[in-house]
Amino acid sequence: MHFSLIIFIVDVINSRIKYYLQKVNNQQKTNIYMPEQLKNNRLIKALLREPVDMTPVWIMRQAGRYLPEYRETRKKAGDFVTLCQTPELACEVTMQPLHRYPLDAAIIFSDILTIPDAMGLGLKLVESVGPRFERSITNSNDIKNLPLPDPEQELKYVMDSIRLVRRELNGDVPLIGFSGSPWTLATYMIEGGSSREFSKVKGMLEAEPASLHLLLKHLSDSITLYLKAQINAGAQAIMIFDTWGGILKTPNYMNFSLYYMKIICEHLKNEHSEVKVPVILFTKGADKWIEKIVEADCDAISIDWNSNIGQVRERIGKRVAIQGNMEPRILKESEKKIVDEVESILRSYGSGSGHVFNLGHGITPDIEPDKVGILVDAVHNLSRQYHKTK
Ligand code: 1CP
Repeated sequence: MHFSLIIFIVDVINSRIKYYLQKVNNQQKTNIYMPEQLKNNRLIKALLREPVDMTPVWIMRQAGRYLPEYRETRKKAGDFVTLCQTPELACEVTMQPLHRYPLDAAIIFSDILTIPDAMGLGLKLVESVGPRFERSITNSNDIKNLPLPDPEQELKYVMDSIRLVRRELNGDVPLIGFSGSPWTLATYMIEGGSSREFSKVKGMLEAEPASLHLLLKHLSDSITLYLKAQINAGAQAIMIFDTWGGILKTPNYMNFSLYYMKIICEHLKNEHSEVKVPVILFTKGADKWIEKIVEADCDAISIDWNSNIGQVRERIGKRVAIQGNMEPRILKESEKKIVDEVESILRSYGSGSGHVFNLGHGITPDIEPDKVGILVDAVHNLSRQYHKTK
């Protein structure tokens, strides 16, 4: 009797210990990404449409050629690809805009063309031409021979950059990871680099749609692996750039671009269901397709300046958050014009959460750095009135 009582007590203690160990373990697992752990969690909250004190702001291509310190580090690296592939330097340029401005997010310094490069196409950035590949995709044999890169091998430099930046940020603001969309990556792989006409990729779409689908499926698999690895390395939000979706006719956009982005969103949602890593979809020139895009399992859409943000909000209701949408060109104007434009976008969106302020596309190299400071301060100062709780 005495003995069985001791066994019972030991069992109870054991099960309590097990319970607490499990609790700590679960906390450690989820705490890595929980917004509560961030000193500034405005971005994550706004992406999830939760209340914030002011509208969060970050700038597409915030680390880039408009900053003299970026141009310095790029010179030190020698060339753009080396800069991307050297985690210490990629970390340095990721942090540069955050040292200047009170931005609400960092975005990892990398490029959408890292995946095609890891597939063996050989990326180079040619001065005043843009990105070029040594090899391009011309037929279905090229596609069948493409490898599926292991993100922790061929793309390990991106994961190492993310791990370094997370350490450097020390929980100050969230870190955004990203990828190009399958369609946008396919355009570069088939054209062999930047393009104006997109004649080769459009030619393949008409003449060999099955081959193009094979490539898009392969890219979707690769992007899913890549983004999951970025999340595991420490990315706290994800953005998918579909820069060239807007060149397609409506049925082709649905079948060749949006369809594959939807699949990626579904995979990301399933895998990381215990932690919320919001996903932002950006198709440039997508105003007419917005109702369709929000049907993907994304948390936010990024819109360019051809959309009216207030009308977009009305069209989509409470389904997702909206990021955007100042025209980058406005940053060349006077301080007053910049502040007026910020005010007009904030007013158009209206009261309540669910807005992340950004440009409608990347900042251009000809912008004076001080103008970015004016923009960020204006967003923070003027947006408070739209977040007052009654
Ligand atoms: O130093 C230099 O000359 C390089 C210029 C540059 C930079 C700063 C390139 C070459 N890529 C980048 C970084 C980059 N690219 C980031 C960094 C993170 C940030 O601060 O935002 C991101 C998110 C990208 C994404 C990217 N690369 C996109 C999608 C977004 C967009 O702007 O539409 C695209 C289309 C690219 C391809 C690419 N890489 C570089 C250039 C100049 C381009 C565009 C070429 C073209 O117009 O086709």
